[in-house]
Amino acid sequence: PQTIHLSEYKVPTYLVDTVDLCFQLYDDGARVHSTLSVRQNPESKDVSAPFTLDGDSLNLERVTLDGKALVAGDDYEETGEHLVITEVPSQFELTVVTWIEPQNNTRLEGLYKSSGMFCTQCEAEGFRCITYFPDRPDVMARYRTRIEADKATCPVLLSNGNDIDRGDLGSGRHFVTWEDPFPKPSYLFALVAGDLVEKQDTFTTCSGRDIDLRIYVETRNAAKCEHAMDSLKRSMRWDEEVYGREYDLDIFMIVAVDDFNMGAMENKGLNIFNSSCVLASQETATDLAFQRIEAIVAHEYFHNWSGNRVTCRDWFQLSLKEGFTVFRDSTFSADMGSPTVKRIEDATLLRTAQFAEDAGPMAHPVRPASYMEISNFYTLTIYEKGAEVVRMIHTLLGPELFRKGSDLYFERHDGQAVTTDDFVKAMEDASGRDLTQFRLWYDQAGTPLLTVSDNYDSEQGVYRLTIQQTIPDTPEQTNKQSQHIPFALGLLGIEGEALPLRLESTGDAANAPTERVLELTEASQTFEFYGLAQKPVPSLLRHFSAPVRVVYPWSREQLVFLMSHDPDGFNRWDAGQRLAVDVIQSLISSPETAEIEPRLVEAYRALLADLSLDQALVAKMLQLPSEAYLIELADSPDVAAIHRARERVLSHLATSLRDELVACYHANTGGGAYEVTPESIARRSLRNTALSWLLLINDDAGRDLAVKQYSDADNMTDRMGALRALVNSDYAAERSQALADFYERFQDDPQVVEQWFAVQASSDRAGQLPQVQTLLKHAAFDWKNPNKIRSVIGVFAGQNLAAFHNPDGSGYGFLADQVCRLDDSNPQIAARLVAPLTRWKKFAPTYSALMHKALGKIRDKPELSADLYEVVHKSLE
Ligand code: B3K
Ligand code: ZN
Repeated sequence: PQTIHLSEYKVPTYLVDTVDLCFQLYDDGARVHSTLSVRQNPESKDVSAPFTLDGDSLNLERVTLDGKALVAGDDYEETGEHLVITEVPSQFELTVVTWIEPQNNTRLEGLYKSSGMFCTQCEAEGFRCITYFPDRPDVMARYRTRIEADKATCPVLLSNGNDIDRGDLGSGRHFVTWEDPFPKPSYLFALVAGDLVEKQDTFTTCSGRDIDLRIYVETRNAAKCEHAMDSLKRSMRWDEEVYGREYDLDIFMIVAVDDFNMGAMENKGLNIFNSSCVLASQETATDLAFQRIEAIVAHEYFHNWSGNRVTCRDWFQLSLKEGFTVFRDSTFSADMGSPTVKRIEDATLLRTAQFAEDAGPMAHPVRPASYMEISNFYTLTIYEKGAEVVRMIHTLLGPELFRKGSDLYFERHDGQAVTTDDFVKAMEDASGRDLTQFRLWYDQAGTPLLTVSDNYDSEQGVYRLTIQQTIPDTPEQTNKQSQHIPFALGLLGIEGEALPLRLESTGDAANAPTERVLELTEASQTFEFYGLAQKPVPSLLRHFSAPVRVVYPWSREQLVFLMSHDPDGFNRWDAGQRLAVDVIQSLISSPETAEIEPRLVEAYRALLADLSLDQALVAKMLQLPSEAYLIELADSPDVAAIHRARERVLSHLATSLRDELVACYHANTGGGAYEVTPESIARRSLRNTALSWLLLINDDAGRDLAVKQYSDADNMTDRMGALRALVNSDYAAERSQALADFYERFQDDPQVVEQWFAVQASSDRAGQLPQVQTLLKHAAFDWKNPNKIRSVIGVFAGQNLAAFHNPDGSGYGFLADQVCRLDDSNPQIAARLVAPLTRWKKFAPTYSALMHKALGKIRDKPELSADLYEVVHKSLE
């Protein structure tokens, strides 16, 4: 495969104004007629160049130019990946007819079939699997789409825009024509044809227009759309209120499909969703799933402006739409629930998984400089770090100027395909701030490391804080420049009071703020805080104000103090995490230590006892740092040792706090009908945490509570909480019984069966390799369905770390085999699943040698896809 470089970007030679498509859908394939009106791009210097269109796996039947049939070899050439029309006038109409086989499309890119329904996925480069086209996002055209299909199997025919015509074709066939008035890139094209039912609703926009809202699902899922519909309406309102963005078409549709490579896709007016990201009912979806659905519905809806109306010039700019849209959806979720909890969740994902990516062989900047296969760049860096970069602009500018900047961006670039630099420029122009140095966040990969030291001058009453930043080397990038980092902090007095932060020796303490955002721009900077009578305790990087690592020599005493006194909820939680990490790490380095830090136990006891605290925050604070996070923090981690130490701390906490846990369990049981509010989610979370801990001490009281909760539950959060606790316990009989009952109950619901697979594959009790191999042979497992693959193989390798990193290497060999097998049917999924092996250099030598060997096995597979080739070769370099 070839490497594509940002530096080689050229404007398109030809532009397409309109696309007229006709799809004739049959059981054994589909014929696609595509008529393009094309003209030379006045901005291109390449005059009289041939017209080159992209294509992949197409059977070309006919090409005509301005009504005249073209001859293969003379007038055009078909290479493997292109159709080249040798000579074209400056303006012309080109018709291309292709034949494709959706029923045999296992890559799930382009047009394919999912449970009998036709559907599409065109981002990033799937449109070229449908017809020959200049398949790049800076070619924006107006689309008209006619779909012809069998009436009985495909009563519903959908595409982008508004339906303008429909009719009968005889012989049991019919057609519908759709027209999308907004120019769009080909990656936003969508088509759906199948036997679907619709849930309908209406949204009245701020200017008083009524929008027809529809969610299309298979009949059996008709009762599971309400939450997605409510989420959609909340998103539409929020985007009007917070960003001044009104919806622009008369109809907005969502379709749920079972076979989908990603979560969802923001096609103009016709979003296509993975069923697991749209369908929910109290009985079948956990609280986490409800929250995820709300966030993804919002994310795809928000793309209508940040992505569709203003789109990306090229795929190096992917974070322009993804980083900004993730920032938008995360602010939305914060507004709908608990902002502190949402921030904790985002920071956890970033620190656990994005930091790992940024330190690994596939590390890349938020705006990459090169790629081989763009599908490999839908990463945590592009999405989550990209969102953090936008959040930092928001922090630096403040909410008003940021809003002025986003208004200017949308106004200036509506209908255009632009770059991340255009986004930053709009923010600069609207605010008057210079973001030159800030732009390095887009170009430099790697997580900045901030090393903080301090001293207190008691005579002067001055506290000095020195912050040094370094940015680690990453593939192809060394000697990086200092970045512009917003660093929020506060200082606490001995009673826990928030101290005034005076940066000048003169001035009035009463007017000084108790929180400030320092702007770091140099390799080392010292800040002086005046008028302090005692040495304060610093509360650093509040709200996780930048995606960086902070090192400061906190004492355990300081951490316990911050855990109970910091006015910033995020940093309270963070102090608890740092304390727990410190305790676990010292057990790893000296496993013979008899005593486990009593202050950790007492801090948790205080959390469980204090009902005046925000219970949603308490629920988060009771979660010990994950194994994945502990691995991320370690140099040369020994996975088995980390697993043992963490388990030991968990069971020590559970044993020491048994009575408090039983009390917590009961205090959070009952409380009325099921609802999805932050308070009731927190109650269920606390109850289920308490339950899982009680089972760790082999407490029969815990077992009895779990068995009862499992069978009495009226919602999936509680049923799954009890099932998970049993699955991860030593009560083998109860575990098998609950698993069997669960499958029996829910076997007809694919999304629940996926949860059933995942709860086993993630468990070191129920998910050892032989058991996982048995799951792959289960009747409900399906090698063609990405969700099933992820819920067994992905969960085993990503969440069941002790089993996956079995020192005998069996987990690695297993993953390598599955990845090779999947590469032939679905390369995108194969390239994603291989990620855990790519981090081989990080691990202790015994592990890394075996991981390397497994990667080598994949490299030696004949006919590697471009997707897998890129990931495997870059990680072996
Ligand atoms: N834009 C899509 C991602 C499609 C990825 C295709 N390989 C989903 C989203 O971010 O909204
Ligand atoms: Zn997105």
